[in-house]
Formats: sequence, structure tokens, C-alpha cells
Amino acid sequence: MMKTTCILGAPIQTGASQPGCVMGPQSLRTAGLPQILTELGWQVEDRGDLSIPSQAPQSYPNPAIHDLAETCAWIGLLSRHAYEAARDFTLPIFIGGDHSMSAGTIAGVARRAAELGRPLFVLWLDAHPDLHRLDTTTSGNLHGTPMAYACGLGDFLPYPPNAHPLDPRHVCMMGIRSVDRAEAARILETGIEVNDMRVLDETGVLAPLKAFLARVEAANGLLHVSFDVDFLDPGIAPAVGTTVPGGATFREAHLIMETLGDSGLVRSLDLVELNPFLDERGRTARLISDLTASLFGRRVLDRMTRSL
Ligand code: 5AB
Ligand code: MN
Ligand code: MN
Ligand code: MN
Repeated sequence: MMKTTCILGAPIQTGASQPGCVMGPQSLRTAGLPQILTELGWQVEDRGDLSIPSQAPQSYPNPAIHDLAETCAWIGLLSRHAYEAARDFTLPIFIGGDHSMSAGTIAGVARRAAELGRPLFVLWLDAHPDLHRLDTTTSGNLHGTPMAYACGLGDFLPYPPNAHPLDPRHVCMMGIRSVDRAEAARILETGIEVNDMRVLDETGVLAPLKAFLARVEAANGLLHVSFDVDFLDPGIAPAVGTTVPGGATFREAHLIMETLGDSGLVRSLDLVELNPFLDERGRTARLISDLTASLFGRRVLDRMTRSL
């Protein structure tokens, strides 16, 4: 059966503090992502970019929060489109856009998983756990909240209701190295698996990843991967507004993506937080498309033997 993917752009940047993520989808298209996936034997449909109408401002008791109405509109829109994409394609790609969009994409794929009667698992590749509630964020940047929303932790009104909250035991985080106090409390309460950079230094990326994949497989689960560009070390991926030193290396990241590809368990992918305004000659966009290619089956030896 033909393997199918779609590219769905979500040029949202109101969840971040600095502008630029709005250019993320176009930057990955410019890096040749659709062609790369086609060459790997996938049937690719570019569904273009979504957009929302302008919103009336919405206030909230936490005065730090900004652009709440825009975020709510994006979450509702993405939830519907991610559901349809998960229903219609083998492995849809949701291109951001800042990470607040994942509140919507995870809600959408969770609806599809519930319809199939299968549990949803999420691999979260990020420097940050993004576990803020609306009452705990001090930056007011809503890209710090999607995982708390996805797991149904706390009151998220006026976000659209989350009908299919994720079981925190079905989440595996890797690359974490910047955690706020309120987020640490959520990690302790829920027992979410957090492989911080120290764990990855000590064990390498494969041991925790393979253990998680074995759990997904044993549960007949569907796996969603949420890839925040700041998971990577800023030395190789400068195009992100929230860089934190000491991130994943080029080879660690490729090994994760190759292993995910080999597993055949991944059913949807977020590529978020790419800010092309901060890039250097397109190198981050190129790296993200190459990492995506690794997940979609590109292997070193395949490339060599194909040209023989
Ligand atoms: B990202 C911080 N925790 O709440 C906050 O890039 C950073 O989607 C959030 O992971 C980073 O502002 C959000 C300090
Ligand atoms: Mn994030
Ligand atoms: Mn992050
Ligand atoms: Mn970020």
C-alpha cells in the first residue's frame, strides 16, 4: 500500500514572544521538504497553510497572557484539520508555527485514536516541557502551555474543551533542560517520563527511546512526535527564539529519527518553533528537513546504492 503524507502549514506566532515562526512552513518548503519525501517513495499532498480571521481581544485573570483569542482560534482550527489529516494519511506533518499549535494537533490526533479505540502516545522532543497552565505562566507566552492542555492538567477555559485528554503515562519527553518551578510540580504530580539532557548524556538516546517504543508497540498504540527546534543544540540549529545551550547533537537527533522511522509506529509529526528570521543561510531549515527525511526512511546506504 502506498505510504501517504500531507504537509499542513500552521503559520502561528502569537504564542511566542518574538515574531518569525509565521515563516516556518514556507522555509521548510523552500528547503525542499515535499520533494525530499516524494523521492523517498511517499505520496505527498501539500495542503497549504491554514489561517484564522482577526480576533477580538480576550482578557484573562493572568495579565501576563497575550494573544489568547488567537491561540484559542488556532487550537480549534488545528484540532479539526489534524483529525482529518490523521484519518486520511499514513503520517501527516504539521508545520509551525510556534508550539502552542500542538495543543490543537494533539487534540485532533487524540480524537482519531479514540475513534480507532487505540491509545495515543506522544514523544516530546524539546528543551522545555511546556507544562504551564494559564494561571502559572509568568512569561504569558502560550507556547509554554500545550502539554498541560493535552494532558488535561488544570482549567484551560477559554481554550476549546479537550475531549480526549492524553494519559500522562503515555508521554515521553527527551532533551529537557529548562524547567520552570510550576512545571516541575506538574512533572512530579503526573509522573510524566522526562529524559532530561543529563539522562541522555548518561544513557545515550537509544535506551530510553527503545523502551518507550516497546511500550507503544505492546499497547498497540499510535505515536505522535512533537519536535520543537530548540530540542537541538543552538550550535547546529540557531533558528529558534528560545535557544538553550547543551541540546541534542546532529547525530543524536538523526539516530532518534532513524529509529522512529524503523519502528513504523509514528502516525503524525509536529515540526514547530522554526524561526527562519533567526536562521543562518537556511541551515536550520535544511537540518529539520533532513531530520524529517530520516524519520521518513532515508538511510545512508540507500542513498549510495540508489545511484549505483
Ligand atoms: B517552547 C518558558 N518556560 O513559559 C515560558 O519553545 C519557555 O515551545 C517556554 O518549548 C518555551 O515562557 C516554549 C520560560
Ligand atoms: Mn516547546
Ligand atoms: Mn522549547
Ligand atoms: Mn521555542
